[in-house]
Amino acid sequence: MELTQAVEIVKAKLPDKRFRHVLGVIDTARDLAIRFGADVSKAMLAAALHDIAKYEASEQMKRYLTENNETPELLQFHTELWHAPVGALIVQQEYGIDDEEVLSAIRFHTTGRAKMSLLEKIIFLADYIEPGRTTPRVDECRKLAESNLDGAIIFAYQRTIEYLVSKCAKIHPETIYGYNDLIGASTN
Ligand code: DGI
Ligand code: FE
Ligand code: FE
Repeated sequence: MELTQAVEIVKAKLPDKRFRHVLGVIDTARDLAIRFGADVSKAMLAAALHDIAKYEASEQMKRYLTENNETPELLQFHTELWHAPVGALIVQQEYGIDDEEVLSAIRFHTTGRAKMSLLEKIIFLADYIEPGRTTPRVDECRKLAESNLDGAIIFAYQRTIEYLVSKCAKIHPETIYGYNDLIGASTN
């Protein structure tokens, strides 16, 4: 699928503010892909499609997940997490995208995971730091992302985990595995 076609599809599905977020993620993913040596076209395509399911009704998402034998564990977590795997299923089944790298970058863009591929890391980080984001301390993460991909991702995991703990929300295990994976590599 061409990038322009992907952009048209999500433009029709998303409200304006969310669409502008997607444009920010596309731009940021392109920059990160150039900087860290990933496939620029795949990064931009995955970025364009990453939130395609953001506005699906939760009943519809639940149906997708159940029909596709996704891990039942996911249904025990906040519905906010469902749009990522559902998005991967939609682009595969409804739009015929079969590039596994693109699909898994969409699938893991919210939780992250251990041993993320370069493309997965780029989409995860671009989603966190795109210019429209106003998350506290996001500028520190943007600064790290200028030279240290894993460092920026660790920072994003830390902020996300802190935020979830502060509001007594559950933390998905993949987020913890992802954090441990990178923190292990960087310190002890
Ligand atoms: O879809 P976006 O808003 O662009 O961003 P996203 O896909 O990263 O979703 C962000 C939301 O997901 C944010 O409200 C925090 C939440 N989130 C991320 N990781 C976890 C999580 N929520 C729970 N409960 N557990 C997690 O591990
Ligand atoms: Fe998302
Ligand atoms: Fe997003």
